[in-house]
Amino acid sequence: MTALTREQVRASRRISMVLRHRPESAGLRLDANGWVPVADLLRALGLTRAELDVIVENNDKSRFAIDRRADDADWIRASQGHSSRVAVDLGLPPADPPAVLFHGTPVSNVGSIRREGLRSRSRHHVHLSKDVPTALVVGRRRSAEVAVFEVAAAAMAESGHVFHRSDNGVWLTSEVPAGYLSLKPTNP
Ligand code: HQG
Repeated sequence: MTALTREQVRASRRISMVLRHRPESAGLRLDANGWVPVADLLRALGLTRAELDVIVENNDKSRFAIDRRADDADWIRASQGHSSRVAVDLGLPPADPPAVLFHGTPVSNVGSIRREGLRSRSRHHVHLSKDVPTALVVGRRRSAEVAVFEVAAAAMAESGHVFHRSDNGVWLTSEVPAGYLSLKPTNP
């Protein structure tokens, strides 16, 4: 994997925006499972197939999946992260989570999360990371001062909470009640 150029990162963000949040802004409609024909996306965003392939293959979080269908038409979707206003069902099967998962968030959210637990807010799911370094990266998107919560994921699953694992390794669940959360001490 090679790092994307600034321009490729910009294109990747636009693809995320279209495939997760506002397909209609590019004149596209996702199918029930979140897919659009690659040809339609290229036309809508003014990209070549070669440009798209570089972005998909070198994406730091493997955000997009390409489905090469029998009839030779390729389809693309975002592997996770959709807004709740976009009605897609990724069709991910329930998965057994590891004993613990992690969630990185700005320190300013800590009080509210301790009271209310983790909510999915504008997305379909709460997103959880498999390790602390990944959770720190997620939190740093929003703030330099990041707190990491440990989530008692196996205990949640035992009480009936359903988990899914996206194609790019993000753990998803509807909500995390406060009782399953503990704040992890992190090094400054
Ligand atoms: C916070 C990225 C106060 C939550 C990442 C987060 C991820 C609360 C924010 C994916 C709260 C929502 C998702 C509560 C939740 N009180 N704050 N009760 N419950 N929050 O972006 O997890 O780069 O929807 O902590 O890698 O940050 O886009 O979720 O700070 O996988 O591919 O509310 O986005 O992927 O923010 O990130 P988000 P997230 P991409």
